[in-house]
Amino acid sequence: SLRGIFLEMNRLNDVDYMKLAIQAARHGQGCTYTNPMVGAVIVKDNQILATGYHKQFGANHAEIDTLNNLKSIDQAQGATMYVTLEPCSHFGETPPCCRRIVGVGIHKVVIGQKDPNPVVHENGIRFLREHHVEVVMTSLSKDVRNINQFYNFYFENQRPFITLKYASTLDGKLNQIENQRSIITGHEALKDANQIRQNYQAILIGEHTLKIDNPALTVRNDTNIKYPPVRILLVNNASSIVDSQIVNDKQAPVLILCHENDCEIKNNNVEVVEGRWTPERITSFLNEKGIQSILVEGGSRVQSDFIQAGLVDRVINYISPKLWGGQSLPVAYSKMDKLVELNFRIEDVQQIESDLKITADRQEV
Ligand code: AOF
Ligand code: ZN
Repeated sequence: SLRGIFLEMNRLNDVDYMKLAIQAARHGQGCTYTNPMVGAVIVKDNQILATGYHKQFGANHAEIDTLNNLKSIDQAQGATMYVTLEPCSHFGETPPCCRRIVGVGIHKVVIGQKDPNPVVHENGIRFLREHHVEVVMTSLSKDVRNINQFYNFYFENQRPFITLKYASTLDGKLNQIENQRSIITGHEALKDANQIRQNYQAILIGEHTLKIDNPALTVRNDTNIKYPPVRILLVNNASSIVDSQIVNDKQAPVLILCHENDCEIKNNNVEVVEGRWTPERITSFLNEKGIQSILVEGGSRVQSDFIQAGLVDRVINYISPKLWGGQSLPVAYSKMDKLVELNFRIEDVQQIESDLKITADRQEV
């Protein structure tokens, strides 16, 4: 009948349901570290019976949250679950989702992406299949992978994702007068730069920037972030910064990476580690701590060191339409002992008031 055809045309399909699961996943933004954001939808006879997501680290996984949102658990019998990430098969903070899925009689699971975490990777899928649950992968893999870009990168590359962020003038300058803080962009660009901090697990600055700018390196907004980024200070001697605001404000954890330390900082918010720190060593140290993303905010010397080490995956550059000329400090300035070229693809260009924001991702050539 016509009505039948009409109903058929309006039927949601696998892609639509997965899009709903993606939307659900994103509600966990900022609360799930170091876990990924995950969302799920349960469907039977083309009816959405429940949606759910991973709300925060240590809480129920998305699959369990969604099953709990069913009117009655009997509804799961013979239903299909759409979930953005391969259901887990291990005992972590919570018991394995796969067992529960099998136990309640879900007959088909549509998965957005495999879990790159080696404790789960493909084990979840194998467990489900072994227990006669049909498993299908979706075609939306790019959209799904985008939800947990840093999580995926971390497990696939065995190191955190590194973003270099800075504001500069049209002539690529960072400050106007040596050893003085200069205001580069307008208010809205500054606010935007502040907001992006919440997407990272760590923010790193060098000693010079710390002393000149004395920044708080906190995310100042109303959104409720459970895990503010660790503030990493790269300094020569820890004793020279014991009195800085950052070390004493208790707003977020602080990690001081120094060459020497002849003082004792009595603040359980602050960790001091001595070493001969290079970008490579910093990256592998943070990797072992389970940090999946780092925002490098400068200054010039730190930027240059990360560029020279090839450890830049994304650049976020705010450009203010002014020229400072002269001998003011340029972006990424240091003596280099070899030629390097890192190549990027521009992903986004946005005008914020009179400033420009350019986002570019590393491109292997
Ligand atoms: C899922 N659904 O919603 C999430 C998953 O310590 P646990 O028990 O919280 O397990 C954390 C690991 O489980 C995490 O590293 C990732 O591999 C997976 N996350 N899995 O089935 C979810 N958040
Ligand atoms: Zn799970």
